Amino acid sequence: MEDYTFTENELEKGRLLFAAECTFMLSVVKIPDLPPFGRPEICFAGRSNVGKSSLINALTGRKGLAKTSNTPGRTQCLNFFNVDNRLNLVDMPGYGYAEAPKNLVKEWQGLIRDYLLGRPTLQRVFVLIDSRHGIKENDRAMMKMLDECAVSYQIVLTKGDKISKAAQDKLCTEVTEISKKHPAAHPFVHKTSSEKMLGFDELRAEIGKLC
Ligand SMILES: Nc1nc2c(ncn2[C@@H]2O[C@H](COP(=O)(O)OP(=O)(O)OP(=O)(O)O)[C@@H](O)[C@H]2O)c(=O)[nH]1
Ligand SMILES: [Mg+2]
Repeated sequence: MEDYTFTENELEKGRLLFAAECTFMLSVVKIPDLPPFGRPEICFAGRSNVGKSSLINALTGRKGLAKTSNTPGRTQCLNFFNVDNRLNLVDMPGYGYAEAPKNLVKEWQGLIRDYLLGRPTLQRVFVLIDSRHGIKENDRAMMKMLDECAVSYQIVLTKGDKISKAAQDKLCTEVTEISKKHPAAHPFVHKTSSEKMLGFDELRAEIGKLC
C-alpha cells in the first residue's frame, strides 16, 4: 500500500468538499428516526474516547460541530451531519466503554447493527483506532461485524501526536497487514492527529472519492 497516493485533483476535490457548508442534521436513537435514503453516507466508528467526534471537527474545520469530551460515552446516538448537501457524515456511539450500563450497550449494538445492515447509501465506515493502543478485541468484533454485513470499511489511526513517528509507522504496517486479511476492509490505513491537524488532506481526498 506504499504506492497508494492521491492525485492533485483528488486532494483539491476533498479540500473543496469540506470547505463548503457542514451542518448538524439530527440525532437518532432508533431506526425509524433515520433520515430517508438520499445522499451518500460515511460513518465513523470506534472505541469510546478514540477521537471520532474530534476527527469530524478536524475534517470539517469546525471546532464545535460534533461534541467531544474526556468522559467516555459522550456520543450516545447516531449524529448526522450534512456536508454541502452532497454527503452525510455519521458520528457513532463508541463501543467498549466499561462503565456503560449493560442495557444501554445492548441498545447501541442493536442500533448500530440495524443501521449497518439497512443502509444502502452507506459508502464506507471509517474504523478509528487509537495509535497508542492498536487494534483491541472489540475492534476485531466490529471488523467482523462489518465483514458479515458486507459494509466497506477502512482503518484510521487517531492521536498520532501521542506516539513517535517510528511507533506510528510500525503500527500502520501491522494494521495494514490485518486489514488485508479482512474481505470488506480497504487496505490503506490513514494516520491522523486531530490535535495537530495531520493527515486530513488525504482523508478528505479519500472521502471525496466516495461522493
Ligand atoms: N492528543 C490528542 N487528543 C485527542 C485527539 N483526538 C481526540 N483527542 C481527545 O480525546 C478525547 C476524546 O475525544 P472524542 O472526540 O470526544 O472521542 P469519541 O471517540 O467521540 O468519544 P465517544 O463519543 O465517547 O465515543 C478528548 O479529550 C479529545 O480532546 C488527537 O488527535 N490528539
Ligand atoms: Mg463522540
